[in-house]
Amino acid sequence: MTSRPADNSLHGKHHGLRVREAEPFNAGPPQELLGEQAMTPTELFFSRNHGPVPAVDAAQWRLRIGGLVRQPMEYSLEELQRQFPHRTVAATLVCAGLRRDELMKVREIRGELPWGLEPVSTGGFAGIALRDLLLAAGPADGAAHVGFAGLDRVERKQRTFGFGGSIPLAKALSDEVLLAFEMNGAPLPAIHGGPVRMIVPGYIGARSVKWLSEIEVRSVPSENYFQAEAYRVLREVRDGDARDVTAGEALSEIPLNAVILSPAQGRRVAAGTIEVTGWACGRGCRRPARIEVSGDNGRTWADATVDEPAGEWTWVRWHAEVAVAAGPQAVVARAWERDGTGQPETLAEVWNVKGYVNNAWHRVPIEVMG
Ligand SMILES: Nc1nc2c(c(=O)[nH]1)N[C@H]1C(S)=C(S)[C@@H](COP(=O)(O)O)O[C@H]1N2
Ligand SMILES: [Mo]
Repeated sequence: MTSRPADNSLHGKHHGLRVREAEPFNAGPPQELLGEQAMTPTELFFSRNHGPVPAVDAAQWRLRIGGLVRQPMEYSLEELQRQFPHRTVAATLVCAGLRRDELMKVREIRGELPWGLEPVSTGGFAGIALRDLLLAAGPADGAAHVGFAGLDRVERKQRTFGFGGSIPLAKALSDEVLLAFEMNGAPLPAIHGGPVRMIVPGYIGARSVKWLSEIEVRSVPSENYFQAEAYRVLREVRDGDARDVTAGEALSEIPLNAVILSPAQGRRVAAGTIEVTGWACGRGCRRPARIEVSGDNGRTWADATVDEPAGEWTWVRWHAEVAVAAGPQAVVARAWERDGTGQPETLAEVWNVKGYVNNAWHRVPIEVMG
């Protein structure tokens, strides 16, 4: 990669990143670089922030764990690292805003970033299991959810508070959920939540709370704005506040999705056989059973070849050869679960007020030259 003078506004990222917003920093890799490797290099890994990146001194940092536990605890980073076994997980983080730009063309979505294909990346994370920490504290009667709070300060509705969210206790007790202090073999960078963040594989990126400061075992989900009021799917605009989705269903696992990375939208290709490449995740980013690709807008389908994924909680990368005839065409991809569940066919079925988790068949218009 070419070297450029250090640019702090890029938070150490590759200069080719697509920056959606400079402050708070919201950026991701361009489509051509996105799926090059099974594991995304840190300088290309997307970043989604709701507020400024907080400066956290690792030596002063403390984690509190409380709520419905028999033994509330407080740990320094050194204590966490010394007292619990270290674990690793490869995980694909998928922002709930992935492919929102397509939904915005169906119907207006106000006040949200027009993310395309870029807010998704796969990292290797190391840390300790949330399970080990929870078992040390001892969940008490009534424990059903585990809430996380971050150290960043976010402003919403004239209030300033930390980003947060929660996951069900059953997920929190699974082996794969980590408090991560390393990413791709290096200390977790500040832009990705250093010194310590949550990694919740298979769930929308928002649950992987960065700059973690507090864990609270609860009987009900977190009351944090980003759990109780945002990251909810509401399919009809309500009277009153047109952007309020509190009445919607809270997001947790990411849905089944197959995404075309090449060819890019509008590309001109010669008639004949073309290669189509992309990535896919099953529900909860488990492995999908099958991926199909069409070169004729969904009339005929070919099975894609799927590469061996880096782990149990990562995307699979796939490729397929399809025939394309001259004229305006669309390449389409869709994935299937083992139980026969597929993706919704149209964007209209998926559209929701804040434009979350678009997993309609991915349709990419191209121009085929005769
Ligand atoms: N504290 C905090 N944690 C956060 C966020 C945030 O703004 N603040 N953004 C969330 C969202 S919406 C996503 S998609 C992921 C993105 O993680 P990344 O920036 O490391 O890619 O972080 C999540 N954790
Ligand atoms: Mo996100």
